[in-house]
Amino acid sequence: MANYDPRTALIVVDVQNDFADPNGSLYVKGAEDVVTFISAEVARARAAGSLVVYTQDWHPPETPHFATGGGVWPVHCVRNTWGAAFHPGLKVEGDTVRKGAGGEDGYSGFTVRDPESGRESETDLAAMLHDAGIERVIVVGLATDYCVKATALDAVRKGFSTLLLRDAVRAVDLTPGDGERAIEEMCRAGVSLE
Ligand code: VGL
Ligand code: ZN
Repeated sequence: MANYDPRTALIVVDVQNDFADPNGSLYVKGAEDVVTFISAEVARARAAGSLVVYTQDWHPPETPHFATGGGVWPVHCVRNTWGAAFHPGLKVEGDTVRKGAGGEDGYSGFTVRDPESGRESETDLAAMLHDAGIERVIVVGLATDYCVKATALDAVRKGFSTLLLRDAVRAVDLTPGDGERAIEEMCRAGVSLE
């Protein structure tokens, strides 16, 4: 079991209806199975005095991130819709960082990227963690091969000791094995696994 303390933050990535509910537009297979697990981790983290931070994919109705705008994804997590809301089984006790609100690709909780210009910009996440004296992050959520991977890789780059909870993530697996390859890539980059 992962250890929590006041210098550790639990980052809960994109546990939103469009990914976690079988009726969601970008449903990640098995996602509903990790929601309960993640909520239990949230409770353990809070009890140990850890910060809990949530990310939320938060797109405008039209964006180059969607197939309708030239991208690859079905329309998902449109701001202020059911699909963008947190799954009702998720225990929410902490601040939320929304990404992609300006039409960017928002894979990482730390940075968003304009799909046309490629320009990257920072979200508030790193500042929130630094302000709270966080040195170590534990990453859980959806999806292993996209937002979880991008968030964990950025966390390592930014100098946080980073742990991925294997039982608390699920993959899109557009190509079978993407989730496993994402985990290998994270490990090579310095992410620890539990
Ligand atoms: C995600 C695809 C598109 C994710 C977000 O949360 O992993 N995947 N937008
Ligand atoms: Zn998205």
